[in-house]
Amino acid sequence: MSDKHIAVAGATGVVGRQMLKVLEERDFPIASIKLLASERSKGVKLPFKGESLEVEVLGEDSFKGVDIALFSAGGGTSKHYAPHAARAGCVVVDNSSAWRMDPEVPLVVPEVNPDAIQDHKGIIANPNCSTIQMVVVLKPIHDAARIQRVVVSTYQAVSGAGSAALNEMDAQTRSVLDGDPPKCTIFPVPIAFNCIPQIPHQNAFESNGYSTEELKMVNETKKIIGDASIRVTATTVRVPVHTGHSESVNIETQNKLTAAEARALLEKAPGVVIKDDPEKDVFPTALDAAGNHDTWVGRIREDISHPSALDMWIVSDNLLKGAAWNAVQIAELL
Ligand code: 25A
Ligand code: L14
Repeated sequence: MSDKHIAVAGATGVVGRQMLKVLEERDFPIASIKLLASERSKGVKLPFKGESLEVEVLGEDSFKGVDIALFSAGGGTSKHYAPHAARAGCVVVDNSSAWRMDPEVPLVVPEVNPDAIQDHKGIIANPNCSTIQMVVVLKPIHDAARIQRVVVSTYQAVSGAGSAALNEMDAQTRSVLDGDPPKCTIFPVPIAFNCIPQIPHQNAFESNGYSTEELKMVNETKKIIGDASIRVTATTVRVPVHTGHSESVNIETQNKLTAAEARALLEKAPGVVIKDDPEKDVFPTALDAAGNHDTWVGRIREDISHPSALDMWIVSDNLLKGAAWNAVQIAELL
């Protein structure tokens, strides 16, 4: 394989920075790398492989000679620039929600549906972070016992809302501890010492009462697993955690799986690590997941209210498996 010319659009964001880190760690075969962001970041320097690279302003002409472009600059930016990149002959791996449900665009989690990338027409979508970590676990269960319905509640980290949101949580935490009123500019109510059942933090709710984040989990799960008959309902909640999304997941299957059978399946599942020993108070938390590529599973048990259902707790780094690592895995497949 020859070395690739790479571009990262949105390189200065929380996800873009992780993309650079993962490309470096994986020693991705790079002939050249271009860092792109908005006018705001023009001239900003970011470290890569011992060098300091200057950020350029993203434009329609940024992609001449680029083989693969990793995008994480928001939906509007992807909608506009990804087609320009594809027309220039570049393959876009897009982390935004802009293209995910487009029937022409593969939506890929390499452990689940790697073959889907072959159908790309220049754009491949990286799924929503909460969905990625859930489907990595659902897929082997579906293959073994046919999933009929999933009920999930999420506990999502603040880094999913970007660096300004992280700064707001830290400042609010300090204010509260100092006895001062917390200031809200990003979140509608304080996130420090609180839980907020609204993601994203603005214009979240559709007319059916669901948030757009919840509907992403519903729709993207069906597309990635390739089975529209799986019924999914979700409640997505922001919690005062820096990095690492956690999920409580109830899975009803057509054929009964015991907890031991599910554990045995997941022990063999790629990208999954089981941390589960109730006798020793062992279970995974966001702090276990933060900084590594795996999806962690614990609290695996049979649902006592149903003849063939399981409950479990699924945790992963939302910026890595939920975004940058999944995108680089797709680039590696390419
Ligand atoms: O629309 P969507 O799909 O819902 O996505 C909305 C936003 O969600 C984030 C991502 O924001 C995206 O913009 N996101 C998407 N998927 C995510 C996921 N899975 C996700 N977050 C978590 N998990 P973001 O904060 O990660 O980064 C935004 C990047 O996009 C660049 N950008 C914005 N508009 C652009 C554009 N680039 C080109 N053209 C445009 N029109 C944006 O660049 C950023 O790189 P910027 O120049 O506006 O940079 C913002 C400045 O913010 C500071 N900063 C950012 N991160 C950090 C930071 N400072 C310190 N530490 C950081 N980690 C810098 O000063 C930077 O210059
Ligand atoms: O669709 O935790 O990828 O705010 C990524 C960040 C959805 C929201 C996406 C978060 C967004 C998510």
